[in-house]
Amino acid sequence: MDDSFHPLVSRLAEALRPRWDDLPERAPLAIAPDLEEVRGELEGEAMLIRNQLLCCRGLRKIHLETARVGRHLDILHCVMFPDPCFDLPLFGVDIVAGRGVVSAAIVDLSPTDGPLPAAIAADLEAQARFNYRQPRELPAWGDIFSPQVLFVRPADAGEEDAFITDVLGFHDVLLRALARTEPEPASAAGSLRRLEGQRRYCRHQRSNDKTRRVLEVAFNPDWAERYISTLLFDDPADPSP
Ligand code: BLA
Repeated sequence: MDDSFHPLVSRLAEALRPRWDDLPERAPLAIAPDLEEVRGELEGEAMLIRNQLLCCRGLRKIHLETARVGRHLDILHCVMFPDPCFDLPLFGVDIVAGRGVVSAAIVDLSPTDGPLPAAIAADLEAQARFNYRQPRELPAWGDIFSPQVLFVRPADAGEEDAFITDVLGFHDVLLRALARTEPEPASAAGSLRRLEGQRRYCRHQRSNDKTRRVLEVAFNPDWAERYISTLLFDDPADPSP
């Protein structure tokens, strides 16, 4: 198989990666060797999952996954998990393209302790946002997302372009906030609440049956469970004393 994904997946991955080049204290994060690149075959169709993990000052885990799984299902999945000592939201984006058509495109800065910090909400509010023709409804577990979440089915190439611009807008709001945020001690009440908030976010994301189903069919239920609970949405560890 050629290793190219749906253009929206490849273009967004290529737009995100260089934005991480100059992050302070940027370092690779260890990843299980068999999960860095996963190749397989489903009903004669080649599958490919590529994972990249990084961390930096203020972000305990940056995860970018690009994948072709199932029957021509192309996925971009990216989550930036803050260090709970920093008063920052989670950045999350998911693109699902089946047979060349993007059915789901979602991006958010999701709070982990009450509403978004005011300066971040204001910066997000100030971003111009495209008026998409096909907004989508969130599932029940989606109460982890902020009121500003963008969840659409892009109607055409113009809307796909707009989605990239909007995702980078959300992303850059997070990086600006990161640059001006100083950490609190791990034992501070806010840090502990944000740790709990991240655990809740991960729990809700793990309950997305659509992600699980695709991985179960493409691989098997045990593999899907391991992938979801150790790589996609593992619980953040207790802070070291
Ligand atoms: C939906 N996610 C989906 C769907 C599939 C996947 C097949 C259904 C598509 C549709 O409703 O049109 C599959 N997503 C995957 C797979 C991976 C993945 C296999 O990331 C990884 C291997 N999901 C996330 C993140 C967010 C997210 C970070 O991983 C949000 C920031 C959201 N995905 C999300 C939502 C839906 C979705 C809200 C719609 C779920 C629904 O309508 O029930």
